[in-house]
Amino acid sequence: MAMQTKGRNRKAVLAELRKIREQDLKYRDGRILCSMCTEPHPTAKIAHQMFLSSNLGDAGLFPGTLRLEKEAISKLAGLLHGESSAGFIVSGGTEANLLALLAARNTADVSSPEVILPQSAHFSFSKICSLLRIKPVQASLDSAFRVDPASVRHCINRNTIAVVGTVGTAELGAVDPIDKLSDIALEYEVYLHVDAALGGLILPFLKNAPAFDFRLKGVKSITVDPHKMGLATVPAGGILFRDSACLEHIKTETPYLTEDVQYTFVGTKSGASVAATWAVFESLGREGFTKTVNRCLRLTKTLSASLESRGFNLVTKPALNIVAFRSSNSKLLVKALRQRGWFVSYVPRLDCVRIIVMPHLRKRHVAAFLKDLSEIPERF
Ligand code: 0PR
Repeated sequence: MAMQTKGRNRKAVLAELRKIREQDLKYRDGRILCSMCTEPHPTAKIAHQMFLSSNLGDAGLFPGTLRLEKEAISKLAGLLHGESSAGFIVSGGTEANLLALLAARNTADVSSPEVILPQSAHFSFSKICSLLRIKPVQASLDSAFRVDPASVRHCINRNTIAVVGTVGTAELGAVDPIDKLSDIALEYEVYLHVDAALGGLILPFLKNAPAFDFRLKGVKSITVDPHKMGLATVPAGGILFRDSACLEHIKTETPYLTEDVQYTFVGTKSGASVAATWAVFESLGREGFTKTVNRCLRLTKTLSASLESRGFNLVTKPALNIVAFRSSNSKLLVKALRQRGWFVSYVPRLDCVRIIVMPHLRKRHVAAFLKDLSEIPERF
């Protein structure tokens, strides 16, 4: 479609945008059961608007926004017990994981680098390994789909530059035994990165949650994404390093900008979502997050119990807010649900249906989903 010669008036442009937006699904309709993103907090939306033109790629021009990033990171560090942590709000979990493995690789300085990834690691690591030319080595899982520490130990060799553990795997929401991985990392003096893109803003608000953060001495970096359970606007990922020494390994000089160096991969970078992240942290506080997280987990329980009582098999007992189940033909069931307007995921690796219970889902949505599900013929 060629660009027209004359511009159109604002009213016409906006009217068309409104019409086109109708084609998109809305989180608030409760039909999106396959997303790790959610409707942003109302204050986050306003904050995003307020900082629309702010670019942290040239942070010297936006010292106010930079302050918001520092404060948001310091709040995340507080939740993750990182007393001397340093980090950034980035474009998402992919960039966060990329920076972690870049730091690990540059710290190790090994000519044929390898990273040990659980079979359940997110696919962002495939991109990263290809980009950084790191060989991925797969560690196997236990019966609860958590990485098996013995397998990790077995995979370590002198080329290993990092071990990755996940807190909230993308497919099942499983939580790897980070304490065991930390012991291994310390024993072999290898970098341990924790991908808590999802779980990093869940576990800190639960009673008796296992430690997965900087309290464990082997943990060198953590991914935790505000645009997932943090109710921030997209794009807002988070990367935290144990201390600022790690930053030296991911530094790029930017000689003619207002700041001499950049640490993130993305250059021009949204200040709006940083402001949105800050706004959510201020608005909710620990209490607000605890409420939101517990509501999602209660709904996860209701949903998984109802599915079981209807004869579906759970792949595993949900550790966080993801329910994975099987029917006699899970792939067809996902299609049949899609035809009825429900968006759930089909996970080929596990041949199962996946539902992520994000904050935009309410009891009434889950009830409507279960009703429609029960009307789908048995053969699925
Ligand atoms: N690490 C984990 C554990 C993840 O689950 C994800 C994304 C990432 C890293 C990468 O994060 P970014 O996508 O922010 O770079 N997990 C979701 C998934 O793959 C992403 C997603 C979000 C998918 C919204 C669908 C959707 O509608 O399932």
